[in-house]
Amino acid sequence: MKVKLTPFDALIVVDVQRDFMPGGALPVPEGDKVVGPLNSYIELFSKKGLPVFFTRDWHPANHISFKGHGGIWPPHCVQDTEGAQFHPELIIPPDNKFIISKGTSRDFDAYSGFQGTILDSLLKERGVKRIFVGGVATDYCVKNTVLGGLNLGYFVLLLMDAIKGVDVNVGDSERAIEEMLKQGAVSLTFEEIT
Ligand code: VGL
Ligand code: ZN
Repeated sequence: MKVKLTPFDALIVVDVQRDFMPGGALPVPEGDKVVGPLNSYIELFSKKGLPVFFTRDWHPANHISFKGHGGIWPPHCVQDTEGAQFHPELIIPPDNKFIISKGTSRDFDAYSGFQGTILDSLLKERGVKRIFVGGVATDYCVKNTVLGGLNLGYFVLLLMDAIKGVDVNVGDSERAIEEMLKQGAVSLTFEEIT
């Protein structure tokens, strides 16, 4: 599908943090492959003056999602640690960008960038109607951010060339993509933007 960018569009880059990259605490296989494609989207949106939102997992050291604290994950993206930093090659535009921290309280986890954050109000304030979503992990935070956006009434484009999943079970990412498309998200690749 060909898509022309409008002033009501925003880019959402989900959790492109060191701990989710190969060698990190909770690595997404080939997670680093999203960086190049995402940078193309980031540069395009930025050049057009459109807002770019970066979500980040930002957990306290004793977060409930961690093994030993009631959760299933190895400790990851602990606030102010190196593992919580964005991938060093990810382009962070100097202006019209927003950093959205989630999962910041010990007793709550958030797979969606909308959960417990001001993302929805920032988008609404700016009149954003369509969100373009890419990042990691397809089967967790990308999926929940996309479904969250759909539930809040946004038109959601899923950036097929800029997502990677964890696949704890074989096929999780594929099923997540099916679910997002079934719920109304539309798949998009960079070449389809005119
Ligand atoms: C994520 C597992 C735990 C994600 C975050 O960003 O997809 N996955 N915390
Ligand atoms: Zn997490």
